[in-house]
Amino acid sequence: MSQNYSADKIQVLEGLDAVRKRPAMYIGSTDVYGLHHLVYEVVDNSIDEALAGVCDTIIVTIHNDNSIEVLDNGRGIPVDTHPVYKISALEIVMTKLHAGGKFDNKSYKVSGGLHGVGVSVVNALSESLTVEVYRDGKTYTQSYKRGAPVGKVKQIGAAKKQGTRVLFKPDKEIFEVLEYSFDTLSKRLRELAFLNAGIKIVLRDDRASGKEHIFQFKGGIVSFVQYINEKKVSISKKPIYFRSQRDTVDVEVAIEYIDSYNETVYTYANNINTKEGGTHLVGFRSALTRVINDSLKKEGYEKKIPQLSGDDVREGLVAIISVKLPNPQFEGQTKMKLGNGEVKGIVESITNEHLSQYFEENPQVVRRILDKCVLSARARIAAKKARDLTRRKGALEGDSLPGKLADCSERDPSLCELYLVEGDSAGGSAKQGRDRNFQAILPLKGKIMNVEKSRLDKILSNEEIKTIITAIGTGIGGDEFDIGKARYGKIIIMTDADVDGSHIRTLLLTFFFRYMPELIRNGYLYIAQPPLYLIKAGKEANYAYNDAERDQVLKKLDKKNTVIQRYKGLGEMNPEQLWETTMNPEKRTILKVNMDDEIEAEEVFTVLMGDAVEPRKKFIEENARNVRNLDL
Ligand code: 0RA
Repeated sequence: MSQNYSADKIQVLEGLDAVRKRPAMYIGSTDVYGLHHLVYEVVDNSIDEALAGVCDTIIVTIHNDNSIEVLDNGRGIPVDTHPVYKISALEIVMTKLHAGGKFDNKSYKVSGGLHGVGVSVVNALSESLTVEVYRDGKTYTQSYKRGAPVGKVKQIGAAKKQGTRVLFKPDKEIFEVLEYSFDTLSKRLRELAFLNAGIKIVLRDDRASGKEHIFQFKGGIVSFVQYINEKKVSISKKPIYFRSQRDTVDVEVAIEYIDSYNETVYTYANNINTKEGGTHLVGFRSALTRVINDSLKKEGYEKKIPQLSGDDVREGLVAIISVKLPNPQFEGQTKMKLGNGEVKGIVESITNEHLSQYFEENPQVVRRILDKCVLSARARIAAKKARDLTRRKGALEGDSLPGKLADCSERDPSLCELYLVEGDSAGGSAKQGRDRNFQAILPLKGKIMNVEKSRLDKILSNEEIKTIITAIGTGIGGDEFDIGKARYGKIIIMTDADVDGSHIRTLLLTFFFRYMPELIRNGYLYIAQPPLYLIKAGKEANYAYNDAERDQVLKKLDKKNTVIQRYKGLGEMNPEQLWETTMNPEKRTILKVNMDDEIEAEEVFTVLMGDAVEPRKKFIEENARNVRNLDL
């Protein structure tokens, strides 16, 4: 017994050297993501206080020197002397890595960035940090350099308020970049405010911009769904919402059906966006399919369609699923998949119960949803026919590649590159200029279709799209897509540097975003960067990729006789030039397409490529100055 007792109480406390030696292990990376992660780590502690019901306001300030201040009105970090370690609890919290949750035995830490490592990690990775605690009517403070206390915890006066203030400056010895992005922080803080109803989160920029955002959503994830759907047409009037707790798992769901062909479901576990889904998503989907199929029978829709598939009931679905639980297990390639097995059944039964009840009470909404699902089922049947037909012809199978594809000889997909090239003439140059060992070329004729305005059946009957799907090899649409079958490790979009080229690029990006988002999430998709100028001085050829570079080159070549050619299309380059400037891995730059912000990408594509004209006009006017960067 006594053995058990002491084992319970002993916590493994480690110093911070380990963190400075291997920062990436604790915050993921030391690039711009890691830098921002520091802020999330501190804010998560404040969110925990809010979830405990003892904090309602968090104020984050980016100071002029890119130091960060996080102020909350929680209980304040405890300052009393720890009975075992004989130092202030505050110093332990700030200077020791504590394994297994907070040392004060608080039930569990609900939030916690992806790594959930605690504020001591932020301290370890800051060249300086000062913490102030307002507790029991007094103000306490301690400062640190690179995680080491500069002095003892001091009481420096009275305090009317309660809470914690952390001011830190990330260490330039650790981070590759030091500049904070207001927009990046703003997006994450907005998300946290949606996920934790009622908490007020303020973000201030004390640098030149002087911007301030204040987030507070009484409606929580219902407001989140409404925000996502702001520019869309709803068919369920207002979001369906329920929240329930079973065992130690808290489940919260908001659902709305809109007039669109896509599914937009964001899932969270302890405020972390589980982009790869997991057990909460599986449980939710299974309940949704079942409840809607039950209604199909009750409402006499079986004559129209005998049964709806999971894909049918997800068309036009927008939902937020947020679970909070002790000891979340994150799995998957990017550790963004919830693995806790018990969560599936819990989410499933809570969804079953609440959704059935809602459907019973709202028959009109049910019928609108069923009508939509039936349309989607019919389209899917038509799409399957189209797919089977093309499959019989071999058009979607990997073994019969499109004739236009000039494939490479390498067989290891991770080493292979596929260039999607605008136009036959550029395609020809690319075929001649490439390294055929590992580079494949697929020339595309004219504009590809706008997938935002069509259903899968129609999309699958489009020749250009079929060729792209076949060449890539993964299949398409819901459960048919398999990233493991990708035939290339890089897919590179190469279009002209003019308006048409940028339009084609947007159409391709829309296609990938809607139908192969895993390719983007896993970093397969790139955009080639052909030069804009050729500057010749005698026999010497110089290339410039933007106006600033052109001016630099001209300065360097001062006095020499120069001829400037502005490339309008890829076709103006001969194969050697195309290889040298755009395709040779040793010299080229290619831009990786990412969608860190899927919510924003979703909005961009809906507005740019969708049906509604007014929001598009407004969007283009608002973004006219950034128009070059519109494509993600
Ligand atoms: C350890 C224990 C408790 C709270 C905190 C740390 C805490 C940390 C941070 C960081 C920023 N704001 C914070 N607020 C609280 C539990 C407090 C208690 O039980 O009194």
